[in-house]
Amino acid sequence: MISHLMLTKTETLSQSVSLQIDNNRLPFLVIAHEKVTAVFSLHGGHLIHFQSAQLEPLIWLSKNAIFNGSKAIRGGVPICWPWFGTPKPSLGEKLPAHGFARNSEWTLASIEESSQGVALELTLSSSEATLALWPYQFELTLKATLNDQLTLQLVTENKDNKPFSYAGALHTYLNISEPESIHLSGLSEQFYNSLNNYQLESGDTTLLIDRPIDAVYKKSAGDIQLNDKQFKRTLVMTNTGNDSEVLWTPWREGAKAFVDMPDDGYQTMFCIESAITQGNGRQINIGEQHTLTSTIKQFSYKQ
Ligand code: TA6
Repeated sequence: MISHLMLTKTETLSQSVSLQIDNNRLPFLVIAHEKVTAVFSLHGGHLIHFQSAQLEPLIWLSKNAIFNGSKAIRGGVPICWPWFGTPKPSLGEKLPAHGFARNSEWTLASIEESSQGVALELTLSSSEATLALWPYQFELTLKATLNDQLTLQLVTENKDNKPFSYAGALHTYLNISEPESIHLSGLSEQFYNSLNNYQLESGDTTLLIDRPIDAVYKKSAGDIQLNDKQFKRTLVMTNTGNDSEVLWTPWREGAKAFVDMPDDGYQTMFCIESAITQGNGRQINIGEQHTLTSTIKQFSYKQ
């Protein structure tokens, strides 16, 4: 399923789901269902593989990803939470980029199976370790529905006795055939260009991938489509609960600079992220919840 990750089964959890460990004894949930295969790392609550039957893998994972828990896994769907990118100085100093959820140990809460696929829930709750980084009690639930499409719902619940605000992203690394074969459409016309001092710029609702891109697009009015000519498929992404979509490729020089990405890694990945990035983020009152989602439908036009 993932050629560069050696997993050993330790427990059968349901008909299609097993618990497996790698050389570092880190736990993974492996889903092997007739309609879909998928793998989650419980470190990070991180989806690292997703492939529906008869289709190319949807999610990209770096062949050089580091799985020893020392840093976030490069690829998959990192959960950036409770902040996006560099935290605001008011949150404190020396905090990890993109929050701590992607480097925390998550727990499997439930598995449901049907003939169409598998639904899982993973949870992360506040603890002494998280309170030292972010002073709020919370419960985070990742609801994943895995079948001929991928749906991820990240539910943030305020368990504290004061309101809090959060930001973040489902930082999805899509698997692509090659940049030249990709045509994106459905984007907002305005974006903050992180490669140009976060200036607000205007562009087209379509985009080709032919350079480094790191842009926070205002939330698109509808779905975002990624057409891949070589894979002969169109991905349709629907995001809700977000205020923006972040588009990112490190391109040639960026990939070279990452220890955990092969030099040519940028040729087969592109990130489209359902994100909360604006202002102070999304406020959640005591006892309330907010859900950030991303659904990706896959349409193949192979003969
Ligand atoms: O989402 C885009 C981004 O914030 C980029 O600026 C880029 O550096 C990337 O995420 C990866 O961040 P990471 O901390 O995973 O190396």
